[in-house]
Amino acid sequence: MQRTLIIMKPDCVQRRLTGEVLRRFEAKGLKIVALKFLKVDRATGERHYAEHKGKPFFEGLLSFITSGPVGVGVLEGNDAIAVVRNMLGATNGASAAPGTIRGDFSISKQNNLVHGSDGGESAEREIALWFKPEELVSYEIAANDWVDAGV
Ligand code: IDP
Ligand code: MG
Repeated sequence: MQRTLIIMKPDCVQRRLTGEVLRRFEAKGLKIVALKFLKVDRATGERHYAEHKGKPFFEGLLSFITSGPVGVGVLEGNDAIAVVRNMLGATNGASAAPGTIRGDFSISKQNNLVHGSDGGESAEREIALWFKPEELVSYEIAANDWVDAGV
């Protein structure tokens, strides 16, 4: 089982797509293990997007991510990191494949609705940045074998 961090970005909240996004992840078979709703402060935004510091879009990205509330969560499931990335689609919504979240709802490079961790190390780092260990809830989904038997 893998865990991955998602952020439903300010455009996702403003466009009232958080329910649609969570619906897709849940329907896929991912389990929500943490979830919160907050306004991102600049320092946390900078730490989250540290790898992009110095890039031309960094300042715009920080203004965007701090511009309104976001939903932040941790999802768990078989191959969760790649599953979420595939469900998000390419970074640029204009070229993301139809059927993906970005492909279906975004036409922008920056305002692409949802963040998902891009690998094991970033997932670990990002989950620790956004959540205290005790905020990750341990529980079983009843009859989960119907979802992920034989993985
Ligand atoms: P990812 O979210 O698909 O992993 P990254 O390259 O890690 O994409 O970029 C992080 C975020 O920065 C993107 O999701 C998007 O919001 C924004 N971004 C990336 N490239 C550009 C760009 O060229 N212009 C404006 N914003 C960008
Ligand atoms: Mg990335």
